Amino acid sequence: MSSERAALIVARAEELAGLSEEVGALTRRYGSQALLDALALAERWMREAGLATRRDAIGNLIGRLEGERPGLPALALGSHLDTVRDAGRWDGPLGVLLAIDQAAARSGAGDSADACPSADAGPSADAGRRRALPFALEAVVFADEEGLRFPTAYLGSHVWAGRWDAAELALTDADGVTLEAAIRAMGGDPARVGEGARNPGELLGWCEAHIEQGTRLERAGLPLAVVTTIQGQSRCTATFRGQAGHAGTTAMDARRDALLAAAEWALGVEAKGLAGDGLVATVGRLSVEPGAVNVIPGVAVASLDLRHPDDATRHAAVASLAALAQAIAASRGVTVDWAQHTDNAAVAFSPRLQELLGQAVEETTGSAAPRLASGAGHDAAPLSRSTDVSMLFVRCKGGISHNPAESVSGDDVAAAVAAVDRFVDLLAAAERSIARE
Ligand code: HGY
Ligand code: MN
Ligand code: MN
Repeated sequence: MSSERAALIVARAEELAGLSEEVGALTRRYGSQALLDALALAERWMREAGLATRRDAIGNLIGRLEGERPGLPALALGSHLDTVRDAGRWDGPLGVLLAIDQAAARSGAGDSADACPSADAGPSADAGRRRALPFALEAVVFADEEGLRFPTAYLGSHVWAGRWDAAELALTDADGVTLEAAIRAMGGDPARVGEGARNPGELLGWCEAHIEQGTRLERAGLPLAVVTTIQGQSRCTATFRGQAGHAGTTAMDARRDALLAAAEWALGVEAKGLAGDGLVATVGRLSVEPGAVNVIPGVAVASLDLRHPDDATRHAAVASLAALAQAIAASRGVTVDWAQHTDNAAVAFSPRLQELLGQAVEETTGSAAPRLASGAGHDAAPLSRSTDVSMLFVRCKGGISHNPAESVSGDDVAAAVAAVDRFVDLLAAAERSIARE
């Protein structure tokens, strides 16, 4: 029953939540022992589900179940196990655990009572009989989606999408540790990361279940929704440099205070966001040097995360905020260095997969399947450059996410289990009918 499978998913999410690099908070950065432990646990569950597992050179974990003959293109299901700082337990793990559940149900390792009779075997299909699918199934854990440690988002999935650039090896974290060193800590091979790119013919498509991280489903009283797009996202850094000085002996009108320049710019970022239709702009991190209470800040480094459904609007907003940083720096006698780290275009999801996913949700829940745009970024964004992508949103309590209060009901997890079962059945039936043509 879906509810039994959902109970196992909830228990496993609890187990994963205990793997953190911080005491009292859930934090799993790329290259941390906590993430390695979470990947090892997921790999064990994949093997118990009957999957052949492998790691690629950046540290992505892939479990594969062959279809009716070896080497068929794969439907990839999954998400990520890295987290933001002081995270919740469902952002990422929900998609990973549903993927492993689906593979177990298909391979027979799951021994589930309703183990997915294939669509054209008809409703009388013997629950214990499992007809091999006309495609392979891959359960995937991308090595780093959040970009908490290095200034990149979607590290693992952008390799799959063939967007790896070896220059990224020189990226450094806040402690000056290079991405190259972190790849080695993950057990990866910096020289072979590019080999992780998936040829377009290898993948039939991507389907990720993820908490909505918003309140639209909760307000509608519905458990599941189909995602239509992900808004575009830019990540930048503004580094303001003034002059450190004595807090007690430097007159107020003789200062070149880097922090105040950054603070004035941060308020400008807020004003831009408030004025822009559908624009969201966030200064999430501000570091100050030397960081002593009796020293005028010499350096202030401010991050920018800016998003909008329309790419031209987003690019114009980034350019305007870069210009604002320059103008504020000039007015305060400081300098500013501007760096753009990522530019991820708005994503169009596969109409075909959206339709099958919507049909699966409606058939299994008996309710409508709303179509929602995603404000949050997901691995589907880079993947959309090389395969059809789809996402299933699952209701989460109060829409809270990137917060330890993240919460999903067991009933909604069960609804997602049943919807993914049906989606895979419908996709199999569609693929078989194409093969018969
Ligand atoms: O930032 C995001 O939208 C996602 O959580 N990585
Ligand atoms: Mn996520
Ligand atoms: Mn997230």
